[in-house]
Amino acid sequence: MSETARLRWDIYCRVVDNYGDAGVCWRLAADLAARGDAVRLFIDDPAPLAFIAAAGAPGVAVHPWPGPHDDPGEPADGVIEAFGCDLPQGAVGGLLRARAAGRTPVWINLEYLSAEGYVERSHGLPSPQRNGLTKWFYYPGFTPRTGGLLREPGLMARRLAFDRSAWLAAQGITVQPGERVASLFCYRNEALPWLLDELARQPTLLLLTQGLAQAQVAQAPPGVRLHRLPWLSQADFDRLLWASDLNFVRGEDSLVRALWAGAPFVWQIYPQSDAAHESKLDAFLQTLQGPPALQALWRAWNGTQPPTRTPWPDDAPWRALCLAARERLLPQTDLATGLRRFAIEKAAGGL
Ligand code: TRH
Repeated sequence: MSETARLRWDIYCRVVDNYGDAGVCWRLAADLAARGDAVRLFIDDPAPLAFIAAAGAPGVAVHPWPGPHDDPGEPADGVIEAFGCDLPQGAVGGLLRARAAGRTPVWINLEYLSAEGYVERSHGLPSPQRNGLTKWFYYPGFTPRTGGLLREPGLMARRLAFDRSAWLAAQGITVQPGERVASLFCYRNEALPWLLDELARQPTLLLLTQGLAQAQVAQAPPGVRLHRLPWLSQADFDRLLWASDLNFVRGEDSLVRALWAGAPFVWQIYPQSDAAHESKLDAFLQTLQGPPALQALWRAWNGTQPPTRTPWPDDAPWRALCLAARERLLPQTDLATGLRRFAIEKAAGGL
């Protein structure tokens, strides 16, 4: 099979919480389909897709999660279980039947994104199963020895051609002269009152995304004007990040999109009870090569150190730092390209 082959994919997604599981799986499905592949997305809770991608995408068929006795049919060339969600019985049965018939669908566990060192060590490793099949680990990441990041062909061209004023006007958003535009997408965050005071030092229009940002910010100090956004499609969520001078993002997918947006951003990491998120945050700060002032701000926003008296980072060097990180990441093979190559290579190896 060559790289230009049209592949078939099955993506299995269980929504644990929030929108990242559905968001990442949808982006991947749409990206593969836009390259000519055919994708079946099996998802146990399609509700987030109603705003993420109400219009769907050509080449992507959305299916309910198969029940214990359901047979999802012949497996595709690449079968992806997202974030170790465990394939339904019927899908495993299909893989066994395919192997018995001499086909070699490639079973891939697409893992969570992290900048930590284990990612390079674990990316691409086989995980032999007791039923004789092999599952492969595929780790997204920030270095060439990882599975890369989702970045659709043409994304940067669209970013470059983006008409900020027209988009803001179409959303009914008016920016006053001299006002900074900031977007806020966050989890529960005790540092919010502190952040609003910091933002108020400069006239700021704060665009609040649906959900926890709007639920937590009822009012703001003088200097900060609030605007409540509706649920945006994923494409418009990207445009929100492109239109803003400063982005607060969270989780996994919006972090990557903030990187491609190229504006200064602050990341709230998905909090884990065992504090595993702290080393994950540190690893990403190293990738970003953030100076101490930026590190202090990010740690204060993530509650891993108290809000600090460190001065707010200057805009110009902060922007330069984000653009430099983007420049370093752009030459990397993107996730969908990498996955296609991986599946073709493993299928050729005869599993
Ligand atoms: O919602 P999240 O916090 O998702 C998280 C993370 O993925 C985390 O790593 C994972 O463990 C947990 O889910 C289960 O943040 P994330 O990853 O940025 O996903 C949000 C998605 O929602 C993203 O694709 C953008 C999309 N979105 C819209 O399309 N429109 C909107 O209006 C908003 C607010 C978000």
